[in-house]
Amino acid sequence: MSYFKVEEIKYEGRKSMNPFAFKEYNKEEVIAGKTMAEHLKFAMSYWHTFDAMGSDAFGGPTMFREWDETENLIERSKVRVKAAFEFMEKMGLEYFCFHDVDVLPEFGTLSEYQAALTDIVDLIESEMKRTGIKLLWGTTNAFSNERFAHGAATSCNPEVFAYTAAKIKFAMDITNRLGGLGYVFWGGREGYETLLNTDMKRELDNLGTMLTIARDYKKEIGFEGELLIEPKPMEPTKHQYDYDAHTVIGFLRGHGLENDYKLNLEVNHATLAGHTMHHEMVVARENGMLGSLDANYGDLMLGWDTDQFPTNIYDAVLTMYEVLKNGGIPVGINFDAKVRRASFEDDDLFLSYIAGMDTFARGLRVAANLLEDGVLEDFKANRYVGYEETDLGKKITSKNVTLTELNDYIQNIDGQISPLTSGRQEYLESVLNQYIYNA
Ligand code: XUL
Ligand code: CO
Repeated sequence: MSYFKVEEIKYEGRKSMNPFAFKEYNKEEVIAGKTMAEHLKFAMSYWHTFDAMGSDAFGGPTMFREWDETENLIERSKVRVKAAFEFMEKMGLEYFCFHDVDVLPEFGTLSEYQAALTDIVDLIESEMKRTGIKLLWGTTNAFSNERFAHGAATSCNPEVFAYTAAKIKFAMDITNRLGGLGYVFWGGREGYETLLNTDMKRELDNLGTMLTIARDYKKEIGFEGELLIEPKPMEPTKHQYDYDAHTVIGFLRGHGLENDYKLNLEVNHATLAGHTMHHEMVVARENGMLGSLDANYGDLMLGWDTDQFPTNIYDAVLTMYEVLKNGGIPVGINFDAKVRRASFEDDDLFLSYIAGMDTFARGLRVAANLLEDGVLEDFKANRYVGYEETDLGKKITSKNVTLTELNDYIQNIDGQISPLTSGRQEYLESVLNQYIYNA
């Protein structure tokens, strides 16, 4: 039984005009010592690819898939699993990511639901064995159901806190069973709408408690994947507690969890926080907390999470540059991206993943060249050379200095500091362009 007419997507190189071929992503090609597939570890997001059917706040679904026609919920979920694995095989996607509810919507009592979900997970496991496709990360959806109206771990109701813990436990068990490389915490409703009714300190303390007991459970069951927190500044709540990379890192340190969690950074979340993805990447890498990526793109003229497929080459280059500087991405690159509402044909699923994968592949090539030639690294080293080579700079760098000493230094030269040199931003931007054209 086949669900898609499209054949396996192959690499045909830059001259190809075949829309159903990769122009850049050549998975066996070795770049900087590893194959493209090893560098990129691309994953399919189950929810955007097989559950999002084009609905938005103003209208219902626009996408009607043949495999969804069966009315029975369990049967439909099973057929979706089969279609999803055929899609990943044809796309050459070696990983996928899912929330519990993506593969089976909630129904009935908790025990009925969990028993039925276990059956679906059995099927996923057998498809994984058949195809060799792996789980990048798992997670639970603790934001859609009405019980999470006041939040999940940050709810004012302790039974909701407990329900969240039960969902995390079950989802972490599934992720562990399927050998996931990570487990993600995205705080969908962990935030507030108004401080008039919110005890922020209590909510943040409770969030810290949840992340602590989840860390303990990971150790208890011997789950070897990374625990990941995905920052986002807003949406669905007005203010999300996991605002951005720096906020999350500070929060983790405040709860003694900095060695237990890493970050899952998403491009559209970075821009909603008023940052570039490059900024978030640098913050995570320099703090030793770069864990995984949710690749997408947000329309910069809109103030919400549009989750478009990433086709912005600048983002891809600078993201991959930081990945290479990090020595690789510990978990992988998940396309947390969906086709537009009007791109409703089955073929659009293939075309969108090709666009995203090719953009990242080109980004990897450019980044590897930039790093190998050391253009940016040399420029930066030279820019800060005073901190490495002068007695004054060395003292500051080693923190072996006082305000009085620095005052004496400046008084001695009567404020006559050496001339500043240019930051050469425009030159560096044109060098970056040149690497993009030439890669
Ligand atoms: C929402 C979002 C989520 C997480 C997983 O903005 O990015 O899909 O990636 O819960
Ligand atoms: Co995401």
